[in-house]
Amino acid sequence: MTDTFAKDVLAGLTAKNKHLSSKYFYDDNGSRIFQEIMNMPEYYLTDAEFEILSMQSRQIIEALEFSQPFNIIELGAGDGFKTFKLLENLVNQKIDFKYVPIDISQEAMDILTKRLKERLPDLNIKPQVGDYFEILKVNRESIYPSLLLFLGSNIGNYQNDKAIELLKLFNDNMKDGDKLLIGMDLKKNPVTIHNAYYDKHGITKRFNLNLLLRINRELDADFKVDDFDFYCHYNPDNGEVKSYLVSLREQKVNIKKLNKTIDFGYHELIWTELSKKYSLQDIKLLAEETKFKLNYNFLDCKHFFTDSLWEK
Ligand code: AVJ
Repeated sequence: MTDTFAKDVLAGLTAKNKHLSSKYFYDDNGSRIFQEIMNMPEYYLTDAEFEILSMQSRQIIEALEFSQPFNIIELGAGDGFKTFKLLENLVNQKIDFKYVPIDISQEAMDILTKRLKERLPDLNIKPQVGDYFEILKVNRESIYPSLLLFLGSNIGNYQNDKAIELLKLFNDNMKDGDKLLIGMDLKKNPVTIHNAYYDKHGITKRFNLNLLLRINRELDADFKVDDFDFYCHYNPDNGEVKSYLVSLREQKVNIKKLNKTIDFGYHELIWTELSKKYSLQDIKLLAEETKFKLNYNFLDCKHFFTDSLWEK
């Protein structure tokens, strides 16, 4: 893990336009800051998806048309607890299923498991820490139908070609009739989106700066986080929120483990994240392109977010 991290950091910081991947935000500390983001009222995504999963879980379960038992495999479960309402509904209906949450953060997985065991003692849960695809491969051999959950608009972090690649990979690891419930943030008033990412509390800024602290710790670097600012911008023409770190002065940063000194210009940017927003038409096209049937969109009452149900 540290090796690909080192390689990616080197490639990103020596590129002409510097970049770092948002997938590295989520060390244990970053996962905690992300919890804070999800608790901000401005970050409407969490509330919207929570509403969908609490108010419409019965409809979602019906739309699966699964025979029992079945599997629910959640990719990037975090300790966000957003799936609770869906799971609770299933357990209360005495439906026979196994819940397999997957996440790269051991700490997040431990918290989630502990909470779920307390609140839903009858839940059959088999948490997995690690890489999605190793675990997903096993799904093809399961004799039971599976519902994959890819919630929280995590797909929005991928540029279009990468998103297509990822969804095709999901598809390859699914059996005919398996379903994917994918959370996607919808295009909406740009002001609403702006406020969710360029938050006035500075939590999203801390979330981004944490990546520099991670590089300091894991690659023995000497980033001074006070010498970097955070900026992000939503472009309603293409639905993209792009986030950046901004070097506040001309500076050199030494990364010992990479044997490398990186030069930053005054106001030079490091692109850190893409958070893409979709129209319902964008979603239809993406499903078609990745060989899924789009069965249903479950929207929140404000039409801010959809949990879109796709079938292989
Ligand atoms: C967890 C990837 C969906 O892009 O909205 C929140 C992460 N970044 N605030 C997103 C995030 C800044 C989030 N995802």
